[in-house]
Amino acid sequence: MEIIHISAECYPVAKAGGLGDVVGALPKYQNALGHVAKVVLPMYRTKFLYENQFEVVHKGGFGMGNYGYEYTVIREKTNLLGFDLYLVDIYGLLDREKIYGYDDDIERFTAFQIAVTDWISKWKHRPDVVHLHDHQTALIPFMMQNCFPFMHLATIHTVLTIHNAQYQGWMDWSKSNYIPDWDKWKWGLLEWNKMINPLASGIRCAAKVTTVSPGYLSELKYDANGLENLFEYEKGKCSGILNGIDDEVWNPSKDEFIQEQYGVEDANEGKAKNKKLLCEQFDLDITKPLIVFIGRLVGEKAADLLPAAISDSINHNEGSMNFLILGSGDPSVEYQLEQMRGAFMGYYNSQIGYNEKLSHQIYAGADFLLMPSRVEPCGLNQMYAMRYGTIPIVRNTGGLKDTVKDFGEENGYGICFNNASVWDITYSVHRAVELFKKSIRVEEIRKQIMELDFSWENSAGKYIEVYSS
Ligand code: NHF
Repeated sequence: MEIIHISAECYPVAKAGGLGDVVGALPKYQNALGHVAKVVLPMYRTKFLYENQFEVVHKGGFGMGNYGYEYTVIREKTNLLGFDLYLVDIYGLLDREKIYGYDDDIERFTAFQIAVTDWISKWKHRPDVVHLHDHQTALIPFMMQNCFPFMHLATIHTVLTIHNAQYQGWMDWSKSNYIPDWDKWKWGLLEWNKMINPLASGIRCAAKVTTVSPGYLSELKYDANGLENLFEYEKGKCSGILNGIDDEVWNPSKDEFIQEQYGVEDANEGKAKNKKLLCEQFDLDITKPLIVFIGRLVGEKAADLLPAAISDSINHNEGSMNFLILGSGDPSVEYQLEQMRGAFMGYYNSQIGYNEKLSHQIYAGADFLLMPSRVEPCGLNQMYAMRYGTIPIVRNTGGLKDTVKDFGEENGYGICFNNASVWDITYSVHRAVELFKKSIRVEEIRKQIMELDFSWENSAGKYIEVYSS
């Protein structure tokens, strides 16, 4: 089968979160299964672009609203990532360093979708499946079926994967003229709650919809940022497929980002050496359990609860644990997490920002990883942590619920709690501190979690089943 993944992110080309990791890995594993999977991405001005070799494969043009744009498609020449990578450049819109966060993101991603659809419409052959990821690409099924210039693509099957339904790409109806000459009788396929809603449109128009864990799919029926009824109505075409982790990138026995590589057999020594390095770097105490948080400092991840939960935990447990935070996001949370350094010196530290290499070192050196997320469609960090022998402390939601079982249950190995509240977090931290005192139990759990199978092989095959159906 020939599968074209279209996405706003793909690691290592451009990554803001888990979407990038998934799109950087899934196609590689689909190719390994004997299929031909390719990835199309906007041509942001990232390091990857300047450090690799590309060739121009197509040039075209399109109109959007009152303006005309030219676009260029380039292809990475060496198959460096294990799949064909195509980047689409649109002068004035996509030629920027960051992926998101500009005032004209609606224009940028609508233009990207028009350019990609226009390019595919010029191909002499048809791919078997066009696989879209999140709202930035979710208008494509509508365009393939209802825009007059592209209607000959209507028979190509489309799959939409939802990595996060909180963001839907809402557009005012005044921007409906951005979409190329479309059948106005079909306006209902674009509309949700008086706005153009690209994610809702993708859910209606794609042949199949997947979410990145089965648990998240069931939650969406009662909590989907306004789309609950739509998920209920379209449930027949939806399925949940758990993400995998890329073993070539996330493997402590060959990870070049970490100081000391280790496997299951020498995990205790390996982790101790990595912890020592971290503790020296961040002025923490190696004898205490090291509890870390890695991720975006936003409400969805419940990062706003971290300052109070950390202060309460340190104050009430007489500093019997250490905390380390790596992430960026909400400026007020960033500020509080920075300010706390002075107050809890020796017990707490933080690095505000995104740092891929440091994140690997933290997974390797930490004892526990905290994920109190309010919403977690799949969550990759808990799986990375387990691969590195770091015990997850998670809220029972979405993919976290599907992947972590409390150590109090039979064959359990993590620490789980129900509410995104300061109290639930501090209580779970207390459980972690108590668990840490039982070193034999910790070693058993460490071995157990490092051996859990979160590989992509399994999930990549499930996507092929969805395509075939
Ligand atoms: O794992 C990749 C990621 C998910 O839970 C994560 C999220 C965004 O919020 O599918 O996408």
